Formats: sequence, structure tokens, C-alpha cells
Amino acid sequence: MNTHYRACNLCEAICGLVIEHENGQVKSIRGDKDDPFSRGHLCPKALALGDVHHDVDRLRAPLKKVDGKFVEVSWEEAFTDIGARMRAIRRQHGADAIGFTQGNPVLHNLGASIYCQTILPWALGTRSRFSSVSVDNLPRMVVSRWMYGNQTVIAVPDLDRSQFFLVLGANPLASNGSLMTAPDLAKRLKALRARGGKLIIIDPRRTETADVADEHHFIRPGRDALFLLGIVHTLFAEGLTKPEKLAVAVRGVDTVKTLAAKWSPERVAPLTGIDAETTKRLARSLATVEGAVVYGRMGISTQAFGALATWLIDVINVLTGQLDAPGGAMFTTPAVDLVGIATRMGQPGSFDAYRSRVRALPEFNGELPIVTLAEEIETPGPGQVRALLVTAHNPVLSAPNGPRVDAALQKLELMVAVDPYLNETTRHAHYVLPPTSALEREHYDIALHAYGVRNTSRWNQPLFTPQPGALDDWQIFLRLAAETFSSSLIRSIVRTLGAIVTPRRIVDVLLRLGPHPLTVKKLEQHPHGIDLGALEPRLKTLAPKGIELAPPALISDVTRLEDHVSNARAVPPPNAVAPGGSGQLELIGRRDLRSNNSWLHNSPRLVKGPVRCTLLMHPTDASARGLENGQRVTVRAAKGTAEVPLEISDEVMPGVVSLPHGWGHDRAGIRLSVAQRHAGTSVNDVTNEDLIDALCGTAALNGVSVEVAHIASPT
Ligand SMILES: Nc1nc2c(c(=O)[nH]1)N[C@H]1C(S)=C(S)[C@@H](COP(=O)(O)OP(=O)(O)OC[C@H]3O[C@@H](n4cnc5c(=O)[nH]c(N)nc54)[C@H](O)[C@@H]3O)O[C@H]1N2
Ligand SMILES: Nc1nc2c(c(=O)[nH]1)N[C@H]1C(S)=C(S)[C@@H](COP(=O)(O)OP(=O)(O)OC[C@H]3O[C@@H](n4cnc5c(=O)[nH]c(N)nc54)[C@H](O)[C@@H]3O)O[C@H]1N2
Ligand code: SF4
Ligand SMILES: [Mo]
Repeated sequence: MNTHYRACNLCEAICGLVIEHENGQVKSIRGDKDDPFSRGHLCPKALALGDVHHDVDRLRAPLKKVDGKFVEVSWEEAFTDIGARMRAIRRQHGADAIGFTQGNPVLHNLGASIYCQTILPWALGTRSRFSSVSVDNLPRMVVSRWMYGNQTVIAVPDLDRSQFFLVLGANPLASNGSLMTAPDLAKRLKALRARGGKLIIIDPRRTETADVADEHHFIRPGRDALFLLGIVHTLFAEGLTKPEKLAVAVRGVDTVKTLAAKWSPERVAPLTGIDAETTKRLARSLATVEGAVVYGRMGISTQAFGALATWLIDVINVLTGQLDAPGGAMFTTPAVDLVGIATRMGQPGSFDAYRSRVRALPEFNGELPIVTLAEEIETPGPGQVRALLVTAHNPVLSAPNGPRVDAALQKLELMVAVDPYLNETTRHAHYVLPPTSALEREHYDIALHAYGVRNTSRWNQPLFTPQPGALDDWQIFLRLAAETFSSSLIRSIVRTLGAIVTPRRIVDVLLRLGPHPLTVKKLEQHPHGIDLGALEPRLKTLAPKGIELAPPALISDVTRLEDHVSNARAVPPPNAVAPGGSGQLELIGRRDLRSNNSWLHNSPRLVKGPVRCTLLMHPTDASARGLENGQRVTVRAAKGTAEVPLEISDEVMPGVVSLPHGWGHDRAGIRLSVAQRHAGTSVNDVTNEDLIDALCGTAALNGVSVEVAHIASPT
């Protein structure tokens, strides 16, 4: 039996694992007690690493679609044909005709994350780039750009020292944390409470995290900005602001004060559902408890006012003087410090440098919002997307109005998917190019160490040797990049980069440039990872020009909020349902510990047990509609419909229903034999591309207006 140590690459917690293996077979996976960061923690998903590696459905060779059926072909045949077709399309229609989209697993894949941000976009030279960022953390990054001058400057809760942790729209006990790398959140939150700290959850659902909190308050979906304005109002009204505590200048405090004056807790209470006294009490604690911090994630990011809510969270952390202070919201000092490098280079990132062709939505970081993908493929004219490279992305399930994306992909002249599975999206490809499995490659979490609640570092060797000829994602991207050039000389020069620009070499250079004296060699001597200490103040380095508390775009977006509010109703009484049960409900998402976005449902151990893709509804809403637990219901929204089993529970607030994402594996032509038997329904059949945060183009996945009814019996 051999023992291997590595980080789990499935979620942002980056737990250290001990993997025992023999003759190429994973025998056991345990938490690594010697990992200084995760201290032995793991969740049920870790075992799926072995399941994915051994999965018979996982592709091992390139597939080409011939007469509607996939056949295995050699890598050489695939690259040669793809290259010729890409060059022809580019010659005839220009660079923007070849699109590129990347999904979540790129973040967890060292080689892919480097190449998807550098060589591939450089070679493609296309504006038609998309990713999952615009269904995720885009508001967070745009706000950082405006406030701190760099889109990657993001503070994380200094969780291990916090004494007051106010969480909006995140459920770390299910998600294991996001933009807050913190393995074993259950233990960390328990420790917070054991030392007298308080955990407060603001969420339309009483989540797993709310269950272990001191307080939970329901909030109407999409109303977080109003609640947060109520807090900011209180801070000013009661003289609790102290931005002067920060190490850098804060501009725009008076502008924010004037703005917040209009939003008293009393005014917003009927809109949010959180009473004024609670808002004031929370504001006072945030200002007076040393080590208090506000944190928000998916629930506040992917909604109609996601950028405003994200901004107001930082406004509060600044006004209370808790930004960059121990126990507050702090900045990581990681061994690979791309944030620090970008700041030193004065590289803010980009936003609205150009707009999308069809709907004129703003670019972010060289990418267009994913809500524009289908229309950019469907709409004729110069720049129409005719070919698409899709990597680690399943937008048919993960982007709003999945059915429209599904149909649009059908229309492509060329679709190339770099993905280990034939799934709802990749089934439309002309070629599917499968990379090595995670256990066959080197690993370093560049992005996730950079947002850790401690400074840590860890390099992992591959566990298994790949099959001869197998390629890592980055090697596939390099070859695809090379193939875009019309000159065969340049093609061969670009290909030689693979010997020089290896992920290992890049990490080694970045480690040497970083704030901790490290090399890959040194890290190799510490397979459990190393601890580089608690977070230290670093605002002066990361925001040398100070903080812009009142970015003009956000200040003017408050007008949009004002308009929205003047048209909105107050919180409806719990049983406000129209006769016949046709009242509107607000749909939100949720995550489950045993699921990971759209791609782990082929692991038998993760899908066994109770059905997880259910619609949660409050008992009063269910009885008003005459609905019973377990029955199948129709969820109808402006553009789509889905059928799901109903789960009646008072964990959601009245007027709100919740459905998880990543399901819907009942489409034809996929090769996911286990997932097909546990298909579930895709919530993104119901969400749609018109529901966005108009300021930045992020999808509003939460707060979707729906009707829920009996499935009409056939007549
Ligand atoms: N097990 C598991 N872990 C995961 C993933 C997974 O699919 N499964 N996905 C990973 C990914 S890609 C990400 S980005 C992270 C996300 O990590 P989190 O941000 O923690 O994600 P969620 O669990 O979706 O939590 C979002 C919460 O927002 C609430 N919510 C919805 N609408 C609103 C609203 O308008 N206001 C407020 N205040 N709350 C609202 C929901 O009820 C939910 O509890 O998780 C990562 N980890
Ligand atoms: N309604 C609703 N929609 C959502 C969300 C929500 O909360 N609600 N969450 C959103 C969020 S935060 C995110 S991040 C997205 C996630 O959704 P996506 O970005 O689509 O990502 P995944 O579903 O995790 O995986 C996509 C693909 O990556 C492949 N894959 C796995 N590992 C690798 C690898 O190493 N290399 C390659 N090349 N491919 C790999 C899988 O086979 C799968 O096909 O979903 C978003 N969609
Ligand atoms: S919490 Fe995340 S990183 Fe840790 S074992 Fe589970 S999936 Fe892997
Ligand atoms: Mo995400």
C-alpha cells in the first residue's frame, strides 16, 4: 500500500487528504491530520475524487462526432482537424467568431487556470469570451476595482479571531466557504462561539449554518442592499463611524452619509422583513465589538442588486474600522501573491472596456456576461460566435435559461469541449478532448491560498502516472492555441512553449517573487503543506492610493434601487396567495454538502439516499395552494418551466421557494450512467438571461418570480 498526500480540488476549502493506493487503485481517502490548515477535516465529496478517477464513464481518449455519433480518434487527428477548421473560421469571419468559455473547475486546476488566463486568450484574440464568473463573484471583483483600484483585492473574514460574524447569502456549512478559504468551517465557527463570539445569519432560508448560529433572520430575496443601507444609516445616525482607524485615506465618506440618510432601518424594515430594532442592534455590535466583520457570498452576489450589496458590505467594514484589523475583514499574504503583483504593477483589471455585440452588456476582465452567450451565437452579423471552445463549463445546466443555451450550441459550426465527461453541454461538441484526471497532475491552489483565512502553502505531486499520450488541460490548451496561427512555423514555435512554460516553473517563479521565501522544491519537502501564520494588516500595500468609499457607478445605482422599491410591495403576509393558488413566489438556490455544481452526480456514493433536488416551500404557501409533501409540482417562470418533487419545510420563509442547481441529467446523448438515474431537474430551466444586475451584467439567479402549482393531470 502506498500513501500520497494532496489537497482536495473539489471545493474552495482545499482540505489536505491522505490517499492510500495500490496497483493504480485508490483504496482509501482520509483527512490529513498533519495538514496545518485543514487539520484532518474532509467532507463526503473527497471520496468522489477516487470515484471520478476510476469512473468508467470518464473519457480517456478524444471523441469526434461523426454522423451524430461519437467515435474515438487520435489526439493528432483531432488537433489537425480542429486547427484547420478554426483557422478557416477566423480567416473568413474574424477573431471574435471563435468564442471561448470556461467554468468553475478551472479555478481548481493549476495548469488550466494559468493557461486560460494567458496563452489561450492571447492566441485566440477574441472578445467572445465567457465564464462562470458572471454567475458568481463578478460583483465582488468590480466593486474591489472601484474601491481599492484592483479587482483582485478582496478581504476575507479573519475568522479564527472574529468575535462577531454577520453572514449574508452564504451557507458555509454546505458550501465549505467561498472567497474565504477555510477548511472545517464547522469547527472554526464552533470555536468562534466557544470564545464568546456571535454568529448571525441573514438568509431567506434557515440554513445548515443558521442552525448553528446565535441568530438567524429571514430576508426577502434581493433586498440585502436595503438592509445594509439601514445598517450604514444607523452607523452615521449614532455616531459610530471610525474610518480614520484605517491605515489609508478613505474618500467619499460624506457622500455615503448623505445617501444613507434616506434609508433608515424603519423605512427598509417592511421591505426586507427584518425589523428596525434588529438592524440597529446589529449595527451597534458591528461598530463596538472588536473583531466584527460582515461577509456575503452567492446569495447577495447573484441577485438584481448584487454589486450594491457587495459594496455596502465593504462600506460597513470600512466605516466600523474593521477592515484590515484582526478579527475583521483582512487581506491574505499568500506565498504566490498575484494580488500583490497586480497592485505593484498598477493593474486594476478591466470593466466596461467594450460591450457585448447584441445587448451591449459590459465586458469584465476581458469576458462578456454568460447571459449573453446564447444570443451571441444566435444573432447573425459581424462578430457572431460560430465556433466555441468550452472548457470545464456546463452552461446548459449552470447558466440561466439553460434550454436556450442548449439550443444555441446546436447551431455552432464548430464546438470543441475540453472536459472529462460527455454531459449536457459537451454532447453538442464536434470534439470532446478529455484531460488527465486530477490525481494525475501536479497541484497548487494559486487562487484559493490567496483568499485564505490563514497564510498557507502546499505543492502536490501527481498521484498516478497518466496513460501514455494523455494530456493535461494546459497541454491541450497550448496545442489549441498553437493551432490558431496560420503560419506553420509559428504553430511549431508556440508548441515548444510547453517545454518552458510549465505550471511547475510558473509556480516556482511566483513563489520566488512572493512575500515568503519559498520554492517548489522546498514545498515538496512538506507534502502536508506549511503554515505561514495568521493574517497581517496589508491595506497600505494593496490600496496604496486609499479607498474610494463612494464609487460614482454605485452611488448612481442606488437610484435604480430607489425605483425598484417604489414599485415594490412590502413583505406579503405569510398566506398572501391569490384565489386558486396562483400567487407569485420568489425562487432562490441552495447547495448541498454531497453535491458540487453540475458534475459530481455520477459518483454513486454522493447520490444515494434521499432525493436532493426538491423544491422547498413553506407550509403556509403549500396549504394555500393545496399542495402536499412529496408530490410533483410545476414551477413556472417568465421564460421556463420545471417539474420537481415538493418538500414542505418551514426552513424557507413564507413567499420563498428554493431549488438547488446542477441537476437535470435526463437529456439524451450524455454518458453519465449514474447521474442519469438520479437526474433531478435543472433550476436554470426556470431562471432566465433577462434577469440580471443591470449595473454589471451578473445573472440574478436569486429572487426569480415563479408560480408553483399541481402538475395538471392529463385530460
Ligand atoms: N457542497 C457544495 N459546495 C460548493 C458548491 C456546491 O455546488 N456544492 N459550489 C461551490 C461554488 S462554485 C461556490 S461559488 C460556493 C458558494 O458558496 P456559498 O455562497 O456559501 O453558496 P450557497 O450555499 O449557495 O449559499 C447561498 C445562500 O444564499 C441564500 N440566498 C439566496 N438568495 C438570497 C438573498 O437574496 N439574500 C440573502 N441574504 N441570501 C440569499 C441561499 O438561501 C443560500 O443559503 O460554494 C462552493 N462549494
Ligand atoms: N441557478 C443557479 N445556477 C448556478 C449557481 C447557483 O447557485 N444557482 N451557481 C453558479 C456558480 S457559483 C458556478 S461557479 C457555476 C458552476 O458551473 P460550471 O461552471 O458549469 O461548473 P461545474 O458544473 O462545476 O463543472 C463544469 C464541467 O467541468 C468539468 N470538469 C471537471 N473537472 C475538470 C477538469 O479538471 N478539467 C476540465 N477541462 N473539465 C473539468 C465537468 O465534467 C463539467 O462538465 O454554476 C453557476 N450556476
Ligand atoms: S470540504 Fe471541499 S476541499 Fe474539503 S474534502 Fe470536501 S470537497 Fe474537498
Ligand atoms: Mo461558484
